[in-house]
Amino acid sequence: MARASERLRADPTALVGRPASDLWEVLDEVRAAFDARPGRPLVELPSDRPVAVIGDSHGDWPAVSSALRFARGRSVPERFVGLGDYIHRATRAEPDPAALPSGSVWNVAYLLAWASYAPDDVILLRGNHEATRQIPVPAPTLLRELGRAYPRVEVLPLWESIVGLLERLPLAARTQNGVFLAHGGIPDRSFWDPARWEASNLRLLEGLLWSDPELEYEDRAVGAPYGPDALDAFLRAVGCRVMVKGHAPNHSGRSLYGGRLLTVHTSDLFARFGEGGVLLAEIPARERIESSADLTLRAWDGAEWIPRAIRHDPELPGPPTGVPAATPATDGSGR
Ligand SMILES: [Mn+2]
Repeated sequence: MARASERLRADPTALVGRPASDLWEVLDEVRAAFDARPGRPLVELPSDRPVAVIGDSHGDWPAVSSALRFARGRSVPERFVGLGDYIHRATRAEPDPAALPSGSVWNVAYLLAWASYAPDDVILLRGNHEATRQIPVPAPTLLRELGRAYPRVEVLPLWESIVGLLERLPLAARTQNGVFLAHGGIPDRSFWDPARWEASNLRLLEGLLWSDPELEYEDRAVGAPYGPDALDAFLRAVGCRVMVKGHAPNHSGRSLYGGRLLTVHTSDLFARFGEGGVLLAEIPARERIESSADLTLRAWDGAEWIPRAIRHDPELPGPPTGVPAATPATDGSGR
């Protein structure tokens, strides 16, 4: 019989109804892989192949596994980046408990099994829900979800193992062609040189994992609002031109700040937020990405990932270079 991690990579439901020893087998393999190849806070991604990016999934393993299969099944297999928030609030129907009673467990185990097996192709960044021992989040459900799936005596040791592995994930990534990827926002100015990053620094975690754009800013008690000028300056400091992130559901599917900032969420939980839908963003393998108009946004209809236009707010000047935007062409055609 194939190993548990192998079965899990082929089928995100492979652990459902199985004893805790199967999950332990997966977690032990992931730990061994992480030990053999210690991570860095910032991942550098080559742009020889496209990159598929998912946002907050919160236990929605049907959406996540579908996105990963889509990315790896393309004619040119795409790298895959998760922007964090894989756990807590598992649902395909609010409120918890839901149709996915232990969705966070299956989602995070599936993703960790992939990230440790194909570390150059499947990259998981930390969200604020992967840093809850450093900065707590409201309503964490991972313990409860583990309790629904496993005997009580296993729950705390499994929780500690999973959370410990999540704390080893990188904080951000940047692509060779100029896209910065992180869960929430930009760090304090003292951290604009990634060479100075330390994965355990709380102020760094706060900036990257908790912050939000100042537009429609919701005070979460941690994190800080950032405007277009700060984002621009930060992106220039790190040699990028666009940031793709999750975290703020109201912005999902929207590009802000003149094409500099695209937000995506990949969960049924947030399908009614922002521009709507369960989304992924594709970064093409071109030499240089100038703005979010160069990216492809896709929405899952339950069977396929359908391309959709990105709402740019404010509208981008000039003819779009990617999917058609609502911006009138500058050639005087006067749509
Ligand atoms: Mn978040």
